[in-house]
Amino acid sequence: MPIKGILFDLDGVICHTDHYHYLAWKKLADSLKIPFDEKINDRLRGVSRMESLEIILEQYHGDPLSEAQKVELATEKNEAYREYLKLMGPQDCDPIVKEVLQQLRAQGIRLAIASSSKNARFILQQLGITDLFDAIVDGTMITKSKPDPEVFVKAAQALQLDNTQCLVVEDAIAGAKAGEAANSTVACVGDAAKEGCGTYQLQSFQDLLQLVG
Ligand code: B16
Ligand code: MG
Repeated sequence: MPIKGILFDLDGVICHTDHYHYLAWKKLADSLKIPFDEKINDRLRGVSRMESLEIILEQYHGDPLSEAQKVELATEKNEAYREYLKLMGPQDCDPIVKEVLQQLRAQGIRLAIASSSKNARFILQQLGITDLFDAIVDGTMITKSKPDPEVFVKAAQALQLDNTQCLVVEDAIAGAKAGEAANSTVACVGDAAKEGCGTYQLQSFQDLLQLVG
């Protein structure tokens, strides 16, 4: 079936906010004396904020934390993360990514963001690329995070397409599983590509043009 729409993950695919997530979680983990490194950080890709916190707390051996304390910790992390986001601007959008998105649109392919992040709209605004997408489904619009297919089902619906007509582009193992569970074809970059996830493993973002063209 020809691809009529592309459902893009945001963090790790369209932009590299994954490093800012790492720095913000690292700050929190250090303050709680919890070991945290890039390997643990990879498990947080595509996973919601509260679920990410639970993964980090696997290594926490202090006094038990109440739900309210956990929410406070997640808020603290988000505030540190947003300080990094505030420094971002159009210069942080890779010109190749922008060019590929424009070319795909010119070919009549409909484009959506399908992100677990509640900060997705703010990030797109900072990068100045909101208008390149026909639909945005973010962490504020879903009840189950990846690997549940919800975000990709909603994004396809927003494009008025069936998931079988859409290609999902993901960097996270959880995200690749979610795309497959939604019955979309999945192309992976970064971490998920290294793990051999999805139908296609892309060497570069430009590979999308060949895949879809
Ligand atoms: P927030 P994506 C995901 O974005 C990130 O990969 C993941 O690390 C993060 O925990 C999640 O968003 C929630 O983000 O705290 O901003 O709501 O990859 O699905 O675009
Ligand atoms: Mg991602």
